[in-house]
Amino acid sequence: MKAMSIALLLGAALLPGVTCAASAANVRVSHAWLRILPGDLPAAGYATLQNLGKQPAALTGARSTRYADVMLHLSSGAGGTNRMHMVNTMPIPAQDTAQLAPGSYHLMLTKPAHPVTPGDHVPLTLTFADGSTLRTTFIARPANAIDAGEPESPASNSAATDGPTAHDHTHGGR
Ligand SMILES: [Cu+2]
Repeated sequence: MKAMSIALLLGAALLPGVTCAASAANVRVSHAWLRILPGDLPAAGYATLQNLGKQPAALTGARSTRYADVMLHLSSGAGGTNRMHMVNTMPIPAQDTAQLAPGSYHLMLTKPAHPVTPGDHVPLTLTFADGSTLRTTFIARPANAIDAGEPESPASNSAATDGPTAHDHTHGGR
């Protein structure tokens, strides 16, 4: 009887270790930038996502306080055309890197609450297939930019530096 209770307690104590692999805790974001186009044209979001985990992760999109609508798109530029369609996920293989990049997967941001101009730091919360989220900052760049344009600042991966408890994917607050 007593031995059984101890076994149950041990089992319960071990459980949290099993659920420790939230994607957001394992993903590092760098070179995150937005291409800002004139007028009502949508902005495009690009970044490098590195998965340090031993399990594959999948980006499902992002939320932003600056844009009412953020979609995950995939361009298929075959034959010089620039077609794109919405996708549900971008896979990030285990211990590998995936890119949101021109001509490939990208975020498409529309309906800004107020105009975003080059130089702005735009907070985006990346969302993953397992429900975990990662707060990041994308630097706004002009239409003719080809990359983030400056050495990456550590601030662009703020959620991942929350400390050893960052794998707690229940944090919905800011
Ligand atoms: Cu697009």
